[in-house]
Amino acid sequence: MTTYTYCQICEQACGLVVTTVDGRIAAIEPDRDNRHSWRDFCVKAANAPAVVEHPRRLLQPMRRVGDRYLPATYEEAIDDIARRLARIRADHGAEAIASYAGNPSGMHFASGAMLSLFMNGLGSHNHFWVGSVDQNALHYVAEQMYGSPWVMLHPDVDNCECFLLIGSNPAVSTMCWIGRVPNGWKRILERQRQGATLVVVDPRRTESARKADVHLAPRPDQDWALLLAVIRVIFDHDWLDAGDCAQARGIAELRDIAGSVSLEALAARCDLPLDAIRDVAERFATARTAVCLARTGPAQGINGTLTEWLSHVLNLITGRTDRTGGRVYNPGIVDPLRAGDAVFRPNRTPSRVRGLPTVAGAHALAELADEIRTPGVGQVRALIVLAGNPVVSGPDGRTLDAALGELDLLVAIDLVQRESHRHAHWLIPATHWLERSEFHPLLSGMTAERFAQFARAAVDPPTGVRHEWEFLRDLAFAMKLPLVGGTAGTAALRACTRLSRWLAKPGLAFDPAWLARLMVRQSGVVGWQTLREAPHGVVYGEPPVDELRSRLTTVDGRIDAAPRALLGYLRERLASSCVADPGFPLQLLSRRRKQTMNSWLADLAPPAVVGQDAATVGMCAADAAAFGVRAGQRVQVASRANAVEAVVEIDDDLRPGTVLMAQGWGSRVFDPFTGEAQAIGINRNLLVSNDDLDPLSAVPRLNGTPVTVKPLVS
Ligand SMILES: Nc1nc2c(c(=O)[nH]1)N[C@H]1C(S)=C(S)[C@@H](COP(=O)(O)OP(=O)(O)OC[C@H]3O[C@@H](n4cnc5c(=O)[nH]c(N)nc54)[C@H](O)[C@@H]3O)O[C@H]1N2
Ligand SMILES: Nc1nc2c(c(=O)[nH]1)N[C@H]1C(S)=C(S)[C@@H](COP(=O)(O)OP(=O)(O)OC[C@H]3O[C@@H](n4cnc5c(=O)[nH]c(N)nc54)[C@H](O)[C@@H]3O)O[C@H]1N2
Ligand code: SF4
Ligand SMILES: [Mo]
Repeated sequence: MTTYTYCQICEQACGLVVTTVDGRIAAIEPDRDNRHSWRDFCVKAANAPAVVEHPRRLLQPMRRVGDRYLPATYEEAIDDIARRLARIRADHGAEAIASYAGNPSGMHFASGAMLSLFMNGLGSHNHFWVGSVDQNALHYVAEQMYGSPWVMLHPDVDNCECFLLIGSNPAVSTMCWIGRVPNGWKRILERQRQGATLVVVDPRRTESARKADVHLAPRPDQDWALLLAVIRVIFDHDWLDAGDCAQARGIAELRDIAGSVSLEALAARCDLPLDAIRDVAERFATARTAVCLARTGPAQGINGTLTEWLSHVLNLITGRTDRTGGRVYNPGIVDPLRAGDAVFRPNRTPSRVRGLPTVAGAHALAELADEIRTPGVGQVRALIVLAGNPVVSGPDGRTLDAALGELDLLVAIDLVQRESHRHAHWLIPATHWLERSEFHPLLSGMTAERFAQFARAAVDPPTGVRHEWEFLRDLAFAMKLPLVGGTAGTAALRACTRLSRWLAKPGLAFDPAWLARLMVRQSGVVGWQTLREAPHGVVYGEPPVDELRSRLTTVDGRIDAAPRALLGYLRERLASSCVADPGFPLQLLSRRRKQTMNSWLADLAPPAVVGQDAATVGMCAADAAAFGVRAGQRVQVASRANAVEAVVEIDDDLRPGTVLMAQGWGSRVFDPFTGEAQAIGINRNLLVSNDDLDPLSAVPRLNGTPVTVKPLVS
């Protein structure tokens, strides 16, 4: 049988054709007839059957009994979890129940929406999410400049003549970060062949930097100084788009602050030659079209919001915002500016312990351990982890692991039992994306083309395994939580769902697809049936441009180029010096691999990748000599938070003063029946402190972490 769908491992959402024989996957290939993504595909999708058929896949709910797990039915799981949650809520209030949603939950509308409805139904604001170790800088800046955290501006790569990529390695990671450009890296290289300029800013000479016309290797965390210098040069030469500047608020303040500091001082901060900065400013400002994109490199550092903001400012003042060949807003089939908050109701209550504001309606993962361990009203006592591995992907996993062990109830919903689920009282199986059909209403706007696609299941879930949203729905029903339409509405939904079982009519059961369908119908852009029936997706209009300004939700309907909080933080940064901590003079970077996805394909990675990546620390030859270590030697890598051991690899692609440890390793996959597990490699995020944060995005310093390297005496 042949099924057309798209890959849901990352936001690229590549169109796929899946062939099955006797209910098993026989082949996965790129869908060449997919109007949007026909050229794209990667090894992670090709290897997806290994996850579907993972030997340790959870196939039924598992209950912890002592230090073992025993299989249970869904009814037993729901009954026990509902009872325990109800008791915790009655004794300690709704806030004592928290949730963490990891990256894969963002690709699946039904589970993300159901978790959100569940938490709203409980009345708990304690929702933590993966954005706080990834893209919070983007949401923070979007809210400040455009009035909503859900404004995503996508690069129009095929019309772009100058690319300025800051802290991104699309040659490996593809072009996705809260949006996608199918086959984006190859399209950029194609533009380069046609004459476009490619500038890559990265402390490491990455696979992408090697192809660049210009590669700048700044000091980590200091891209904001580079951008401010570029902006200053542009102001000095008046290379501005006068119309776009006149429409925006705050340009005068920007000019003042950029003029208040010397170019030499800014160049010294980012440690780049001033001539190179001037050259980039001129190339960018004088190109007919251009795009500046700042991504996870800076966003996962302590100045991520400054860099993200100034990258938007650069686009704005040179007339690249929402213009052909620049960065455009796509309202999609369901405009996230209208619908986002309706399903994912934003929480604005600051965190209890540190008093930090939420970003995009959620609390920061860096705060979770404190919220679990600090006594008082609202102390977190129960946690639901949906599609996440925060002990490995987030900061200071040792502290978080200990905190998770102190919970009264930990429920993990996942394909397998991973490191973060070690202390779970209940393990609840998940379905794989190849086993699910749905339309994700918010995904259609995440690209610079008007395209949408229905995801189709290629295989059935393993016998007895329910979708995670079904589990959450039934848990909500068991607790009699209001989901939609208050208590009366929810009672009707519950009755329908019960009836569906008696009548064996699954269509009657409450399903988040109802919400998706309603949103699509209300938007009136494309009919539901049209979407459902198009095997290769639907192109429903010309590429979007000039869609943003009429939708701005700022107070005066204008773009705010100089939001007060960001200006204040910039002033603070300018007033402080950037001298390295003498105890920890090196800065730690990350790397991804084509075969792995954050921490969750690492256990299936080929031995060659494991050997190169999983337990090494890369250093340039000069630093290795200065720290008295050599290739192949075991060393201790230490930070203020922790220390780990690794083997030195000489890597002269690294800027002196930086060291590299790949992310995503050091996570065990347990056999819940025997408890047997083996970690592959080192969890380098143990070195990251959970209180060294960007003060605005609350993202920890996963990149640029101050560390030192010491030889181990053997
Ligand atoms: N194969 C594979 N693909 C993936 C993923 C994966 O794990 N594996 N993850 C997916 C996900 S969830 C995401 S969010 C995207 C991320 O996609 P990208 O944002 O492109 O992420 P990276 O490839 O990690 O590139 C980040 C780069 O930033 C550099 N860097 C570190 N610190 C700094 C700094 O301070 N300044 C600058 N200028 N650069 C810095 C690093 O050296 C690195 O090369 O990739 C997605 N694609
Ligand atoms: N040092 C450093 N740290 C980083 C990064 C970095 O570049 N450097 N990158 C960061 C980024 S960009 C991200 S997005 C985060 C990721 O952080 P997380 O999302 O918390 O962690 P992942 O490692 O992606 O784990 C995802 C989990 O979801 C499970 N899963 C997969 N599919 C499904 C499904 O359909 N349903 C369910 N229920 N579970 C599923 C997997 O088995 C896995 O356990 O890590 C961040 N951490
Ligand atoms: S780039 Fe790879 S992992 Fe991402 S959607 Fe495409 S095939 Fe899937
Ligand atoms: Mo991410």
